[in-house]
Amino acid sequence: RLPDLDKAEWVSLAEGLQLETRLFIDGDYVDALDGGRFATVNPATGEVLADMAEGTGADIDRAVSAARRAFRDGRWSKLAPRARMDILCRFADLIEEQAGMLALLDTLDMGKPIADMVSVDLPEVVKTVRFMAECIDKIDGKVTATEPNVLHCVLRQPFGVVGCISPWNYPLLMAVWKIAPALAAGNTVVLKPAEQAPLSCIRLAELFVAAGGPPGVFNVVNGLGETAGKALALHPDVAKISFTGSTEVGKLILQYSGQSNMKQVALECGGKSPQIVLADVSDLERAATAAACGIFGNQGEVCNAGSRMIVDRRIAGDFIDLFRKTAETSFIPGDPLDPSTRMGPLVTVEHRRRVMNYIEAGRREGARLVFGGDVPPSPGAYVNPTLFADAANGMTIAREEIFGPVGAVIPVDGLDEAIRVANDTVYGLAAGVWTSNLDTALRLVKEIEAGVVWVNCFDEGDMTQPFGGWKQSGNARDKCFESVVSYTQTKSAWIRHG
Ligand code: TXE
Repeated sequence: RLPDLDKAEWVSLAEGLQLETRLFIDGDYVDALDGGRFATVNPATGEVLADMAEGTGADIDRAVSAARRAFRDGRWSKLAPRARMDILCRFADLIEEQAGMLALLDTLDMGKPIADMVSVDLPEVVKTVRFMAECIDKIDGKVTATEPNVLHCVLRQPFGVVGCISPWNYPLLMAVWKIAPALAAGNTVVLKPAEQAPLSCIRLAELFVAAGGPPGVFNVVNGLGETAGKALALHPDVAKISFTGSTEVGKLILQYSGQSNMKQVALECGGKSPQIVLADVSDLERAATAAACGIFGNQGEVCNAGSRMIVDRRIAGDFIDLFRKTAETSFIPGDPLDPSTRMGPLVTVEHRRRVMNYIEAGRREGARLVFGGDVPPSPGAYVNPTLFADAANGMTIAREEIFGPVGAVIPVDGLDEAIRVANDTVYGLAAGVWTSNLDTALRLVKEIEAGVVWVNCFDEGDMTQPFGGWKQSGNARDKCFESVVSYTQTKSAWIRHG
């Protein structure tokens, strides 16, 4: 049911789009209390798309009050599970009906190819809402073994108001990974989307109400991180905060919790994921193709991007040749509204500057530039896909999250060194391993310090897969059933009778 249009049709749809720029609070569109506005820019052209209402602390306060009222009177949390489920299922249907419009908003706002929006982001958004809806009447507590004359039940109840702070790399999907389980569990929500891509999530809130969601249950306040985001994370009436973004800001969110009401904190932060390719890999071409997609997909703006390719020295040359072939045929920067484009611009020119600084650091510190390293001559925030070889794990390009289309091949001698290098990072989000030896694969699965390990594939999964990091990649687990459960808290009821 997702639209299959050509470039001219997408362009004409984009020209006719009505952009909504206000905040969504208590079931209605409203302007920011102080009338503030900020511009959102199309990174493919550099043109201003819209002047968005800029929410500040006062707007966050208004949204949290609405969400708290909605939680307290039970208009959502006290609905029968099936009734909540029906509304979320209708919400998923409406998202699907509006998929073309929603896909366009994210493509225009942050540069992601429309083909990715239609084939990945939107289907995943719909799947997430449906999966979380289906979880609603599967959340249960337990009765424990106790002494006679006591019934001890453990109940699972929602927290209250959940604050969600989302990033710009998958604007709709990352927001839905948070709001869908939070709402499914009976909480009310205030979402602060990333200021680089503020157009789409407000439409989600409108669709939730159109699906029968009561006003005040799902509110969206656009605004800047240091003002609106900080106010949400510091708010004393927010019971849990769920954040996806940089590790640096993730650490601030923990501090805000400590400085305010010790709200629960769920973090999904950065990564520096290894893709380990061992000499006994059965299909080197497949591994190299998957590795190229793992770092160049979504312009490399992916938290689990496989940015460190840890390759056995004996096959590194062949690996690089095959990798280059995929990069040169599949990842040519182009107009994101053209359905054949697989690589769009980076989110902003500021972000491109940051990525170019990393490329400069790679050169300076002695990695060998195999291809890329520059920007194409077109307008827009584009960077050519870039590969460094002969990198050392101590180099800046191997240690810091670049969040752009820049990969580094780190040659190693054998399995022990591969594991040591893979784990020598502050991050622990994901890893890929390529080997035909079962014992080696199992050892890697057990010894890699990451929340997800893919064997002979990369970046695959479904809704049952807990997605989240170890170490400084965070503590949240998105997608899976445990994610819905994580938006509830237990209550122990010790009932003496007889
Ligand atoms: O992230 P920020 P940015 C990484 C990636 C990227 C870098 C910077 O390496 O290059 O972070 O990107 C809100 N209090 N990731 O600057 O600042 C902000 O408004 C409360 C990885 O975009 O962390 C936005 O909504 N909120 C990542 C969200 O936090 C604050 C995805 C993320 O912004 C805040 C994005 C504050 N003080 C970036 N400051 C991933 N894990 O996928 C900012 N925000």
